[in-house]
Order: sequence, then C-alpha cells, then structure tokens
Amino acid sequence: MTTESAHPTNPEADRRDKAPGQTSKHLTTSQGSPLTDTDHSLKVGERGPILLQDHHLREKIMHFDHERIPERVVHARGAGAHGKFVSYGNAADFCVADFLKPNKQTDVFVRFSTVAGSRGSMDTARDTRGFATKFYTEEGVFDLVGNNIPVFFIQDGIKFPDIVHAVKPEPDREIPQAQSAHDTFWDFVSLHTPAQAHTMWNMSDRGIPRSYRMMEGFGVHTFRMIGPGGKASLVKFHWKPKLGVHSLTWEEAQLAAGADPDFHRRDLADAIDAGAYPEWELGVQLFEDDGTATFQGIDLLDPTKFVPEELCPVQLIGKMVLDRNPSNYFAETEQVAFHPGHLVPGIDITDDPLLQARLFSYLDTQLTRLGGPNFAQIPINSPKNPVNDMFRDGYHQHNIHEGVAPYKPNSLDGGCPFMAELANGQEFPALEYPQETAGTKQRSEPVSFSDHYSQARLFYRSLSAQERDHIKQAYSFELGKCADNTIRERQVQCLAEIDGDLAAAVASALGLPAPSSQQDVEDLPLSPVLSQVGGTWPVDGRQIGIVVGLPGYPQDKELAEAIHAKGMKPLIVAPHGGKTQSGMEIDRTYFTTRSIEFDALVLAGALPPAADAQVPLDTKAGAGAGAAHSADPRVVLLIQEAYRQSKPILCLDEAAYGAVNAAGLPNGDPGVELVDAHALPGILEDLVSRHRVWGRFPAQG
Ligand code: HDE
Repeated sequence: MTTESAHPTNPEADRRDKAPGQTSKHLTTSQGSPLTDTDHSLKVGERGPILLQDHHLREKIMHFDHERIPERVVHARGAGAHGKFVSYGNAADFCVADFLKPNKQTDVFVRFSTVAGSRGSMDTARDTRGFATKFYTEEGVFDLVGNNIPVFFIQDGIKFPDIVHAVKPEPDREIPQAQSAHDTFWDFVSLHTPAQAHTMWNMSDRGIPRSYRMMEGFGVHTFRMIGPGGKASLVKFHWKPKLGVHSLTWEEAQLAAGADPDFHRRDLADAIDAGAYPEWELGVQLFEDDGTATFQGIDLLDPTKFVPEELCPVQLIGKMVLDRNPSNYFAETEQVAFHPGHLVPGIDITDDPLLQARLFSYLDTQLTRLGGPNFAQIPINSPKNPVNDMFRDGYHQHNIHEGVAPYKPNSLDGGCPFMAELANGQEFPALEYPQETAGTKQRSEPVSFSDHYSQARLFYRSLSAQERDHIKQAYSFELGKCADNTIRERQVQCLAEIDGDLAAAVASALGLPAPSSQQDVEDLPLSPVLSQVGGTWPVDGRQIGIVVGLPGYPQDKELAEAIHAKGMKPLIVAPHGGKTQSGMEIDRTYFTTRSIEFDALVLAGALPPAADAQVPLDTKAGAGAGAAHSADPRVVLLIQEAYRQSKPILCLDEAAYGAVNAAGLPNGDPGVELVDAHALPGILEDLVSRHRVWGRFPAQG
C-alpha cells in the first residue's frame, strides 16, 4: 500500500483520504476490492433486467438503506464544536479534580441543541437550549450536560415523559413542529405548576438566543465537589459567554425560521471559520455542604429553583474556547453521547430527584440510538486517557482484547487490571462521596418544593420594561395559538399569581377578563443581573450589512476594512452579484438578503430601485408598497425590519438618508444617524456593543 500524497495541491483532500475508511487512493467495495464502475448496475444487455449477483449494487443500496439512526428523543436538533478548557487553578481549593489544577488544559467537545424539534427543525424555535460539554480529562470523561436556562420544568424525573409528550407535536396529526404554542403544552404546564418558572424563562428573550455564542449555560442541578482532605461543598455550574447574553426579537426568530433554518448552526461554524472563536468562562456558586442542601431558604435539590447571583456570586474557575468545527456531522455531533453520570474524582451528584433519574436515562437511550453497549468506543465518545474496563463483546465491539480473565479476582491474567492507585501509592479519591442516607420508602415530595411562583415573579420583575413587553407578547402569541379556552384561562390565572400587570396584558390580548391572584406569593428581592439591557460587550464576529447601489460606494473597501479591524464582519449588499467598482466582492443582493443576517446596517450612497425590484420577480419588492420610489423597495423593507428589530442604521450621506425617509422612519430616532465615514467604525462598535438600541421604543409596561 502506498502512502504518497494523492492530492499534492489539496492537503484537505489528502487528509480525508487518510481518515479511517478512506485510506485507498481509488474507490473500493467495503471489502477493499477495486471498483471500476459505480454508475451502472450489472444488467443483461443494455436494457436489463438487473442481475441479483451484482454485489456492488446490493452492498451500496444496503448501506444506504441503513444510514439513519434514531434521532434523540429530545435535543434532536443540534450543532457541535471542538475546543479547549483551561483551568484558572482557584477551584483546586475546593475540588480535587485533576482538570481543575492550575493552568491545566483539557480538550472539550460541546453540543448545543433545541429541545422539542426534530433533527431537521429550525434553529430559532422558541425553546430551551441544551449546552452539553464533554471534557476529555486525564482522569476520564466529565460531561456537564446543562441548559441555557438555570431552572427546569419538573422536579422529579418521573415527570419527564409527561412534559416531553406535552411539548412534542400533538400525536394525532404530528403538528406543530418545534413549537410550544399549542394546546397540549399549555394544558400540561398550567396544570403542573412547577413548570411555571421555566416557562417564564422560555417566554422571555432567553427562549430565542441570537447565537449559541451568546448564551449562558447552567448545570441546573446542584452538584457536590470534594476538596482536599475530603471536604465536600455543593456547587451550581455556570457558563458565562464572552459576548454577553443576547437574543433575537420574535420577528427575527420567525423570519430566520423561513429564510435560514440553520441560523444558529451556521453562525457557530462561520464564527469558528472566521477565527472569532466563541468563549465562555466556567463558574461555580459554592454552598456549604452542611447536610441541609438549602441556601437562604432555597432548596438546592429543587431543580425548578435557581440561586440569584446577588445572593451567591459566581466564582470563575476556567475558560473554554471553541476553535475547531467538526469534520463530519454524523460521526461527531450526531454520535456524541453525553451522560450526567460521566463524572471524575472530585465531582459527584446530589439527591436532586431529577438528576437521579437522568443517571438511568442517558445510558439507556444509547442502546437504541447507538445500537448497543459499546458506544464509548465511538471516537467522539472515547476517553483520551487509557481505559481498561473489563467489559467484553457486544454489538460493534472494536477492541481486540487480550488475556483470558476479564473478571476479578483472577490469577490467570496475573490479577490484572489492578485497582487505581496514584503514582505515590495513594488511592484516587473515591468516585462517590460517603453520604449517609436513611428514610422510609415513599412516593412524595418535600414541602420546600411547593412554591411554584415566587421565582417566576422574581425573574419577570427583575427585567427591563422592554424585556417585560417581549414576555407579554410571547404569552399572547403562544396562548393565542391554543384552541381550548379553558387552557388559556387556566394559564392566565397562573400569570395572575406571578404578576397582575402581566396577566392583565395577556388577558386583554386574548380577549379574556383579567383574573386576580388567589395565592399569597412571596416577593423576593430582585436580581437585576438577569436583564440583558444595560451592558456593553465585545463585538467579535457581529455582521454588518453595507448597503450600496451600483457601481458602488467609492470607499467601500476602506469602510469594510475599518469595520473588519474592529472585529466585526462586513457584508456588501448590492443590487446584483459580482463586484463593486472598487473590486469588492458582493456578498448579498437585494434579492437574496434578509434583515436577520445583520446586527446593523450601513447605508452608503443613493439606493435607487434596481431593475428586478418588481413584485413578480421578488415578492419582497411588494413589501415596501407605499414607499417613495426613491429607494429600492427591498432596501426599504430591510431598513424597516432593522428599525423594528432595534438595530443601528447608519447613513454615510444625505443620499443614503433618503432611503431612511423612504422607509418612513421618524427623524432623529436613537441609532438612526447620519455619520461621517471616519467616525462610523467607532460609532458602530459602540452601538453594536450594546446589542440593541434599547431606547428606540417606549416601553409599554
Ligand atoms: Fe436530558 N436527555 N433528560 N435533560 N438532555 C437527553 O439523552 C432526560 C434533563 C439535556 O447534546 C437524552 O443522549 C430525562 C435536564 C441535554 O446530546 C435523553 C430527564 C437537563 C441533552 C434525556 C432529562 C437536560 C439531553 C436524549 C429527566 C438540563 C442533549 C439523547 C430525568 C440540565 C445532549 C441523549 C446532547 C439529552 C433524558 C432532564 C439536558 C433521552 C429522562 C434537567 C443538553 O436520555
């Protein structure tokens, strides 16, 4: 077999040829026999029939017929990336895990996902997002399988099939896909009120993230960390995104669902390709393990509760950077198998009844999904440290084990493998913390799990007026899609327990009477840190549409370079494809573009109607109806949408400002400005760093 390069000018193709399963320079059967024709089946004469003896045909079709595996029951739609985690070292004070030692670097693979939709559903559904991280540590794999929302729908794992059946498409017609806006979901959550806090987060802007790169992550459950000397602490895990928490508007989410269903998947891959590597810091909230599993009245074993950062600050213990896209979606992102029980010495579980049920589910589901018990041998799941597990045989066994005694104790294999010992003869810390447990077997829940509303109220009231408006709209939309009036009324009653003003606004949108609260819900101190409004964040990889007419804006090259120098990604939008007069590649045309692609618009020069600005050729041309003919109606639509989505719109000259006038925007609104070309990059950076022009619309409530 030769090893010389088959593709001297194409190293990528060369690399692929050397991947397992691609080592031959020419096409072969799966058994390695050379193939000279894969275009014609073996027939009697030119016009058939086909012969059963055509092995290549049968093998090719057989393999194709079995290319699919069952999608995940939940979290089926996802996107992944490889990266590195570097520990700051400060966690070594309370956790003996090796990967948390100072400056230790660990490979990671992360998979982000939506929960409800099928594998082919749109990315921008209103939903919780999964945030699952696999750390390939030297002491084995540690999986942190969390979400972008710190609270969960249910308190006990036995309710998981109920909530998932309720949110999935209704079973008679299998609609709607990837949406909670339907009767069965609201039926369940309005009856099973522990779900109200999570539902409130879903209806907030957190339910429609702008990007996976701009989401927080949470371990949700309380975990236990074991420190030096065996001292235990309780912890809650947090991921803090470098780019801040940022969300779509509902209009953007809906537009993207049609115009670019791969919106988040593309954003993640593009950012990594462009070198704008997504970053998060890992943090923990640390609580004393005093046997009560309670912190300031919050039951730490109740996964529908979170601990506000104002009460217990997050200590940052390391940084994760995602710097490599997967080479093959199926092999890596689809086959990766996370498990909350994949733990390393120093990190243990607690008695959270949701977490405990998960420990069963994630092994069990792989038997069906990955076809047997050997899924840990699939490369993406394999630990990167040496393994010696004494498990044998089973479907898809790839290892050729040696020895005759895969049992313990044995003498025939010399007693191997031995129990784990550290180099200095000390034992590894035990995987399990020696916790005393006693009690009566019973099916019940503690009284501390019975408050279902106070944290939903705390979350809602901690947000800005604009964010609260979005929540009112989200409930009005979702419940407006329910057909059963009893369900709507019951949910609006739940809202009345949370906030009277919210309940009244949603009731009015639905044409229902505003209910009054029937319970005495506690007013907890607010947590302003929950709001997305008010901060400034790096602008890395944010997309700026530079809209030009043709032949183009004379300084478009300098402008694009200046925007790029600030870390943002300029995209030239012009009437048709090709290049502008200065030689700039045109990235989008008026025909192909949509507002969701941009975080801000720069309008350069006059933007008159292009030749194809006709409704029969481009329906978007009809959307600007009524606008003056001084600007292309597709550009007018772009401006109007960007305006509603509270994005900056900067004009480089009076001619460009004409398009703003044609769009009917009020003069002098925040973030709609005529600016000098030299000042533009700085002004743009400042506006984009605030995520949105929050002051554009007066808040309703
Ligand atoms: Fe999961 N969950 N889950 N879950 N979950 C799965 O495991 C399950 C729960 C979460 O990108 C499945 O391998 C039960 C909480 C993420 O591959 C399945 C219960 C949280 C992912 C499963 C829960 C999560 C999953 C589907 C209640 C947030 C995607 C395929 C006891 C802390 C991981 C698979 C990925 C995936 C079951 C509760 C997050 C069916 C039974 C709480 C991020 O095993």
